[in-house]
Amino acid sequence: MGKTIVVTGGAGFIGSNFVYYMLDKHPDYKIVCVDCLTYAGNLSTLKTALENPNFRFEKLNICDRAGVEKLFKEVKPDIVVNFAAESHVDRSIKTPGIFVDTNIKGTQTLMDLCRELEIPRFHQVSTDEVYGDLPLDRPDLFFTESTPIHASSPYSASKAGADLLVLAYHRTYQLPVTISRCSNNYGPYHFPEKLIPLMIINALHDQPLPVYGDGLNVRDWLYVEDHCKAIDLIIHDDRLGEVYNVGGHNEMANLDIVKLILKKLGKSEDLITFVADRKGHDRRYAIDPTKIKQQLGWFPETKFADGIEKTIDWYLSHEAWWQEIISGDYQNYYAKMYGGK
Ligand code: TDX
Repeated sequence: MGKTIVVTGGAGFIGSNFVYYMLDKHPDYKIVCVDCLTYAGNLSTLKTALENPNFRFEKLNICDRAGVEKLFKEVKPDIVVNFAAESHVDRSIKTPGIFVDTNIKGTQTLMDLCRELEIPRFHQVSTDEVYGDLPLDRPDLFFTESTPIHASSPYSASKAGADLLVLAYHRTYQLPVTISRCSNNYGPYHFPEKLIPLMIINALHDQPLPVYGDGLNVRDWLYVEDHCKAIDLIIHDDRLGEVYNVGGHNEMANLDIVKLILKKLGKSEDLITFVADRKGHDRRYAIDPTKIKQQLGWFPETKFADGIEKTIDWYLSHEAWWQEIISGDYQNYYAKMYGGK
């Protein structure tokens, strides 16, 4: 029988990709999206989903206990998947408070309701940033699920706080939970404040490409659809209280990504501009995905060379989507964030 899945943060980057993935993969499921449409949530992202009778959208903040309770009582979800989060590290350095509210208190609100209403499953979408960073000169080191939590930024600390709370709810109340900690995602609907879309859009406008510090920081990039597939496998497996690292063994230095984008767009490397480094900038992230491979048979299908090509093509063919974003409040954000660098 078809399940009902509540997807919080479903108007954001990874959440919306998950909505589309699930509607396609499970045509008998009902997908209910909860999103309060902050700057990073965009209803035009869900335009096609909104035409699907199995999809429902509710504009709601996950911290709004009464609102979420009413919705949960009405739709009776089988699974709640929590993507809702403030996710941009640079913003967390300027305004940490909202990260604590949404990422920690919001998660707690959802779990309290799952407990009270006996919702059979809660899945928390987390990040590899909870493990802190790895040194560049130790390529043999990777994050495993037992790597100690060691967050660097207010963003990653808030995600780490939420993870600890999720595991505590499992141990204390036997709440049926799982957690996935994924490496950097890329693909369609990635908000233009993040590295890859920002560089694509600036390059298209022949604007400077602001590379933080020496540009040698390493991230482990995963095509967003592969992340969606991992979550789909986790939430359909019976093992509870488990944490899964999700990553594609695809480490790249920021500077190499930026050069690749310029090459693909036929633009000059003269656009690269080194700017002041991010405060507390994590050096390297690298995931060991052995557990999810062995237990659930997950593997990343999209090679970076293909994924980045698809992503650049997507931005070229969806200019209206990102133009609408960068023509609004984003301009003030950009001036504030990059003006002094
Ligand atoms: O203008 C920029 N210049 C630059 O050099 C920006 C926006 C970023 N960078 C660097 C900083 C990072 O080393 O690029 C790298 C990637 O930066 P982001 O896209 O901001 O991602 P990151 O900080 O790695 O965090 C991302 O991955 C983990 C997501 O934003 C998080 O939400 C996720 O948990």
